[in-house]
Amino acid sequence: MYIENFNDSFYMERAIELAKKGIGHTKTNPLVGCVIVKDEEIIGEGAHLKFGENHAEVNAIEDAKSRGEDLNGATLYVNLEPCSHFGKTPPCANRIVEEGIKRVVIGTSDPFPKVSGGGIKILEDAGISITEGVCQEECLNLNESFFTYVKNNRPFVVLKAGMSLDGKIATESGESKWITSEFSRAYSHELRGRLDAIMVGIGTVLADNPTLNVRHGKYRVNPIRIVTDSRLRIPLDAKLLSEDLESLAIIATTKNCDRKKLENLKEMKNVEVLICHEKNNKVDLLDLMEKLKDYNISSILLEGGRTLNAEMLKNNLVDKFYVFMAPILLGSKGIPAIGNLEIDALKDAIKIKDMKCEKLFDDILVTGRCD
Ligand code: AOF
Ligand code: ZN
Repeated sequence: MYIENFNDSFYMERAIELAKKGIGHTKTNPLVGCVIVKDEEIIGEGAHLKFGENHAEVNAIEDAKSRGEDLNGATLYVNLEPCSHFGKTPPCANRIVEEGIKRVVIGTSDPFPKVSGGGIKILEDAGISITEGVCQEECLNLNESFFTYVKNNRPFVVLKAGMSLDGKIATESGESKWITSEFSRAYSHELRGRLDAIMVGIGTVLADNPTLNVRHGKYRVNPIRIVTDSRLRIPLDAKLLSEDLESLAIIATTKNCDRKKLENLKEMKNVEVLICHEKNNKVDLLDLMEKLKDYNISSILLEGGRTLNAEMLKNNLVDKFYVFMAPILLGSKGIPAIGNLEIDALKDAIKIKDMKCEKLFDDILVTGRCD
């Protein structure tokens, strides 16, 4: 068993910090940072900054070399097992061996089938000493979307809702601006910037005409916008179809959609229409998740409304939630965050794990995971 060593955790924390430089840019690839240490000094640092580009270890090695450092006998810290496959770049594990590094400290193993222990084996076979599991929980949290994406073979889905204390996202007439505080809204924009895509149902588009871009926060990459719209009721002048937004808008529909609208949408810049299977007169969400694989989407922020939120939950497609609760009550005429889950017995309730709660000025942020 690994007993936490202060120096190892210190350098791994730095690797995690470096990995965060890739937030918003690595798509289906993980966030990875790497630190190379010799004689208790950092001689090289690197991160995987963009999908398709160099991996973190190679950037750290190049960084050390550009300073004229000799890597022989050094220790390399990386939050994810070095890769062993020829993908868009050659295997990092081989490069580490070639450079004469003598010890590798790893945060978590890589579940990607083409790696999955293969990187560690290459290093061990070359006589490199391995320490695994340093800052493991942090490393797992850092790449929770990547791990879910690889394990479940679909995007990691985060349900986000801003609601009253009694779970309502709007009044009966649809008034929803604003239930939560400015601070909570800025926080959710940061979430938008961290995830690859944002998804809403057509009801939300018709009621709110949202832009679904990132207007606040540290990460200003506009996510891909996804709308489920089985009949193509989306107005052609909907804000999210605006050409100025640059990121792609994906409209998921079915073969029973408005054909004229389909033709119009197909002509629009940055708009893609996916014809999905139909289930109960709606877009089959499992089929949509399958089709999204062509777009390198490893994470989705689900911003409802109630019908889509309920359908995603019923299909077991929600992994985590962020609920911002405002100190107001709207009562039973208000619109709920989650529609009909067809749950009649308590034993069938959807169970939430790892529930945490944080005060955000006047609001409360509750996070948790679904099994
Ligand atoms: C590493 N270091 O910095 C990253 C790794 O398509 P490729 O070639 O870029 O490979 C992507 C896979 O490589 C990805 O699914 C994951 O298993 C691993 N990512 N590995 O050694 C890195 N980003
Ligand atoms: Zn690699």
